[in-house]
Amino acid sequence: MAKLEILTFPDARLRRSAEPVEKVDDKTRQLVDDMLETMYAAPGIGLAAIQVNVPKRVVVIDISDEKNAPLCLINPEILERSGEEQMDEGCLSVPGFYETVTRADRIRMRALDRNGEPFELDTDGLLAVCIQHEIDHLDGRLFVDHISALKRQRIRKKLEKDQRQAAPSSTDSGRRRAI
Ligand code: QAP
Ligand code: CO
Repeated sequence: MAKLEILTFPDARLRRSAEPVEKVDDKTRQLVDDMLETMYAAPGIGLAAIQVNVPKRVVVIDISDEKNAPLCLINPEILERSGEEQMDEGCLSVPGFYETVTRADRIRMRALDRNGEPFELDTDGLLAVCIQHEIDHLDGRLFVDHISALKRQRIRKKLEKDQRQAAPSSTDSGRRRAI
């Protein structure tokens, strides 16, 4: 198992559309295990492969309090949505920011499990919201696309500033400091 690096908004790589997994094999299962480790360590309740720079349609979710109910969605598709729900959402790729997003309250979805077996799930509330949030990632969308442009811009500016401070410019980085 390995913990993977998570891309941060506004990284352009988060805007790619992810490709379907053609065959669920050991390499796919390794990715799923690494994504679960990364999500639990964060900690988070959902993670899409695109967030760890793998543009494949793979999602892991665990909304349980005990963190013992991992859900793996490969090539997930929403079949039906109904109702409306407002929820405060965050994202491991938008650290430190939470905003209210309106989505369908109830969904029916289909996906492959970690053995490549198809299954369907009918769900509502937090799990339904989380699945919609993660499937958005697979199509290059982020929760900040569902809020006002002004709020999105403010978040982008703050995260860009954080990233500049975390990674000093080339003139500074690698330069040895006097002791
Ligand atoms: C998506 O998000 C989600 O800002 C999963 O500093 C979230 O796991 C769907 C996290 C809420 C529905 C409702 C965010 C961790 C985790 C942060 C996450 C942070 C540390 C977010
Ligand atoms: Co997210």
